[in-house]
Amino acid sequence: AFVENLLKHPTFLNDTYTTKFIDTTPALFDFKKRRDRATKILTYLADITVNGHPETTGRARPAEARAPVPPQPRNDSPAPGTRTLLEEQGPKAVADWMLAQKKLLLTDTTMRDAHQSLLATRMRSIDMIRVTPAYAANLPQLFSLECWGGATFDVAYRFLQECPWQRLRDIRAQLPNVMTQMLFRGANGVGYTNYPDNVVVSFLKRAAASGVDVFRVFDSQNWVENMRLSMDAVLETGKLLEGTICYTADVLDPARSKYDLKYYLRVGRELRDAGAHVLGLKDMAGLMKPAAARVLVTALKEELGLPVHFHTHDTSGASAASVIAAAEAGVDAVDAAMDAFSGSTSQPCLGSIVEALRHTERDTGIDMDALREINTYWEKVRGQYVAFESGTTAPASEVYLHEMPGGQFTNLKAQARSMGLEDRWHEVAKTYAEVNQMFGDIVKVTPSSKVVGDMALMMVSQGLTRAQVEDPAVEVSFPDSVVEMMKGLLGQPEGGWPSAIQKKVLKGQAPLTERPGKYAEPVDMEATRATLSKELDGFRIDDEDLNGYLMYPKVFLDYMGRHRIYGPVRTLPTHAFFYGMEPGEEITAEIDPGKTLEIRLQAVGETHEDGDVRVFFELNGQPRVIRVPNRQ
Ligand code: BTN
Ligand code: 3PY
Ligand code: ZN
Repeated sequence: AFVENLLKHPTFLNDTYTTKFIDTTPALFDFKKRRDRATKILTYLADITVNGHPETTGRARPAEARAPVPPQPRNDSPAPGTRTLLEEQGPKAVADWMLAQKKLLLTDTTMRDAHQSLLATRMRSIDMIRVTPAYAANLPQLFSLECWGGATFDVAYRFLQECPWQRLRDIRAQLPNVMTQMLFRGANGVGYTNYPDNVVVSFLKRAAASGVDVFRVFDSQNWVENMRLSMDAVLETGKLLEGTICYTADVLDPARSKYDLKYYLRVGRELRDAGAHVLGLKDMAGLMKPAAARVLVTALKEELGLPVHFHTHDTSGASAASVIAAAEAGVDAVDAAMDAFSGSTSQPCLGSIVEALRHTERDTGIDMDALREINTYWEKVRGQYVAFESGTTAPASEVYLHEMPGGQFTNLKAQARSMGLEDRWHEVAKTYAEVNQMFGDIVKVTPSSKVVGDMALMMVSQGLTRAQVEDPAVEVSFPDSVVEMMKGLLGQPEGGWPSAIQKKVLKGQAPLTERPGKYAEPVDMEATRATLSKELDGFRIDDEDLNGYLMYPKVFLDYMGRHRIYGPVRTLPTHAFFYGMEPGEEITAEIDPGKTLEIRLQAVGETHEDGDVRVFFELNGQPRVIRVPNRQ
């Protein structure tokens, strides 16, 4: 969306960088729009080629530079799927259809949770969009593609220099028949804190309009009070509402009776009564053992009469057993990831679940040939992101001790590494478990999991024990996120916060007991749009931009600033985006439908006295020289 705005802007053609570039091809002046965007992309490529990408420097490098080729769609008109039903008959019909199926329905999480949990959320849109037509044509039996929300929203702007909304629209455009799915953190939106009610509602409406079909809505304390607003907003869009319980502890463990069967059934009833079409059962840390899955799924199905959609992670290595147990207990849908993006902190393996259930009552009907072809593509995609691999190579039964969500595990490990605590990872994990107990044994999922992680890292790095933190005589400077949470800004946990630690953290401030959104001033949308537009020299801010800004003001503005310099870099192949180009290498970038740039790197010059390097390209056959500073 921003690209269009940029092009309409009168000062666009005078961007400062153009003073630096030597134009040897006057003919291109006839195509200013193209020339300028092309120059921006060349500037980016030149910069990365000379200076490297800050995120991949010093990390493992892919063995293969060529872009993976997706499989061919097997037909031109994809067979009707779940989206067809949603569009024609609405969300209630989809829920009824789910209940009527014998087969186990499958959500593919490869485009969202899988790379969030394995590669720090770094998968770029182009790698998703290129394979989407093959999904539509060859795997129309899938229940949904989870491809949006969670951490992908801010990572797209922040680290990938691309617009998350455009990703959604592009996937949507290639997937007419199967539902898209997003993860939404209720009052915390796709962020880490609570947002004013009208920001939350506005975001959901925009997401529905831009292409989300299934909204998995959860709250980081399973506090339904804090979810109603989001749930009502989704209901109003006419899309499918998956009201979601987060699973923690062990439903069969008498020592963790706070989270017993009664607890889950009560939250499930509250979600049903709040209008959920489907009950999401979200095991974000992969703690649900097979026996627990059997008991919980059976009871929830019987009690609620809603379809149940089970989500888990394979951190323990045992999640497939839980999925099969859930299937046998009658779960309607489960999440899984394509083989190459499955296992470990990601979802269980989709293909193996399909095979495990073949010739049984829950046979999924998925075409394994089609699946294998698509997986071959994903294997190659994963290879492009080796720089973001966490190094986890084996299952970890330690997950039952620390209970970290799959999406947090690798991030926290990286954070620990950056603080010099890499060798003390098991200590961090143990401390994480102690912090959980100190906070009253809470649900740990974004954002509450981040708070527990912040506290654990702080304790390990400062050498503080739980007893010291709890001792009123020991002065402790708590992380801001802990103060916010104890204030009630992330909602209320089951049974409330333990009062002694809450008092110590709040130092006399009174905590909220009601949902934070109730007190947050609504944002004046149009005034914000106008101010933002002014700040960006008069760019027209559309609803996507506005909603992105409201979630992440600084991240959005930084993205816009870089966009102005580098242009639509989302169209670059992933290898070129992260590593630049080699002399003699040729790539293509489709900057508009049908408008393709053919880029060849000829040579990289010497560094001049002024510190600049000349980088020699051929752009659609015409020589071009770009000057960039050598920051090495
Ligand atoms: C980021 O990771 O900060 C976003 C990607 C774009 C950053 C660009 S890449 C070329 C230039 N070199 C840097 O160190 N930053 C910018
Ligand atoms: C997220 O909120 O991003 C999650 O994946 C939580 O499990
Ligand atoms: Zn997950």
